[in-house]
Amino acid sequence: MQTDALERVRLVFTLFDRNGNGHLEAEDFEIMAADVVEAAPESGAAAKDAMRSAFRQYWRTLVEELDVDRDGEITFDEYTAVVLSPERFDATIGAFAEALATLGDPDGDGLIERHVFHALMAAIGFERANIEALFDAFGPSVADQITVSTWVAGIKDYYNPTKTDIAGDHLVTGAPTA
Ligand SMILES: [Ca+2]
Ligand SMILES: [Ca+2]
Ligand SMILES: [Ca+2]
Repeated sequence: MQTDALERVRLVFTLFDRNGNGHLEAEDFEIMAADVVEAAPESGAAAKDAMRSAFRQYWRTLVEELDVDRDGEITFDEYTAVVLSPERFDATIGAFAEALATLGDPDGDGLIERHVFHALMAAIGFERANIEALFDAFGPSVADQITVSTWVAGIKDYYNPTKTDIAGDHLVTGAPTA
């Protein structure tokens, strides 16, 4: 198992535990979906519905694949198995990535502005400086935009445990330690 991937997984678990009770459950994903949709005021109803659906599918897949003791909650130990057989999550992660990146492109031109990207990533809970570093790592255009497909690929890489030294590692490294 790659250390980079485990650190990425650990961060996602922490951010997804929205109600802070130490494990994941359906409520966490409802709260996260509401927070993310709220951060996309320019997006249309269809894109917002797709985002909510993607979060629900995400939860359903996790609970089907990882809830070993079938108590309807996922502990961190249960969650870490996500890196052992990532192929079981490809479709769900792909749908999630498409929904999130599409939410970041309200005018449908295939391009995402920095402030829109920042708003969505901050809503998920990533650190401000790390979000900026990630956007820069994606190689924005002179107009300071990235493409939807770049972001989709970046999200898939983030969840791929075989990937190291990827743009998404900016989200887990360099975080200010007070
Ligand atoms: Ca929780
Ligand atoms: Ca469980
Ligand atoms: Ca756009």
